Amino acid sequence: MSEKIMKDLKEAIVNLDPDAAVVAANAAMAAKVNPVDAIEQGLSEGMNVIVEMFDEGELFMPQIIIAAHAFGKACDILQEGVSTEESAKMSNGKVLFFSVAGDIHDIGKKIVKTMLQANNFEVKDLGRDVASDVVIKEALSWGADIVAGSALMTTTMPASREVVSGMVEQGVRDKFKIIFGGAPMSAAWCEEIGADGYGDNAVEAVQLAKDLVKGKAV
Ligand code: B12
Repeated sequence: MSEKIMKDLKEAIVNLDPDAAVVAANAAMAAKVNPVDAIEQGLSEGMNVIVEMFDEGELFMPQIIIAAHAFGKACDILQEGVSTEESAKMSNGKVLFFSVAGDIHDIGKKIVKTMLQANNFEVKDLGRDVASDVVIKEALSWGADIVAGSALMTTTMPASREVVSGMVEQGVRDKFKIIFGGAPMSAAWCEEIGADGYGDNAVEAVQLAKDLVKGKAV
């Protein structure tokens, strides 16, 4: 049963079919499939195929937009299954998440966010294309432990530096741990801009967040 649902989720993305993605996501919820598994083994598998086809020139931006739309709709349904109340109750810490200024890519952010929530982090998602001053204001008012940014383009990488330097300028840098991820980012870049860490994927992101929160408490 759950194998078929995973296959349906994957195929809905590969076939660029948002309606089928919604049907498969609802079926996953009804069958009580673990939402993280559904995202990892279903939707993400489909997205991997799409990204590969794009990189090989077999698909173009208009198709990518449809695939991303299908991914987003299904992911939103599955995310309802990851209990935010439970995450808050047994919280490992508060993570403020955003895509950096100028960047509207958010598929990876959605995956990482779900994984963090599944690992009992309380996550507040500020969305896409978020200015650094908005990030800093929210981090302060919400009392974030970790500020996590996603950047997918070389042109938006500098926006990650602005988050760190903005905090330094406002004298609040030591209140937060700051992490980044996304294809053009790297550990070296994060070190250069004075961030606390870089994660290559959702599993690394969770480990990084756990380590940093532990370090912060000491
Ligand atoms: C999907 C996609 C889009 C979709 C985005 C939809 C959405 N809602 O996200 C759409 C079609 C809208 C789009 C638009 C554009 N795109 Co685009 N897009 C892609 C594509 C094909 C896939 C990205 C993706 O989703 N990957 C899958 C996810 C799962 O991977 P991920 O994001 O890397 O996330 C993982 C890790 O990085 C990590 N991670 C991510 N975030 C974080 C955060 C933290 C804290 C941590 C620890 C870890 C972490 O964990 C995630 C899970 O494993 C890439 C090509 C590629 N090969 O990556 C181009 C790509 C990123 N796009 C590109 C470009 C140029 C654009 C446009 C400018 C195109 C245009 N001319 O309009 C616009 C940009 C608009 C803007 N201002 O942002 C370029 C960027 C080139 C560059 N300069 O670096 C790429 C590389 C394509 C290319 N080869 O040219 N795009």
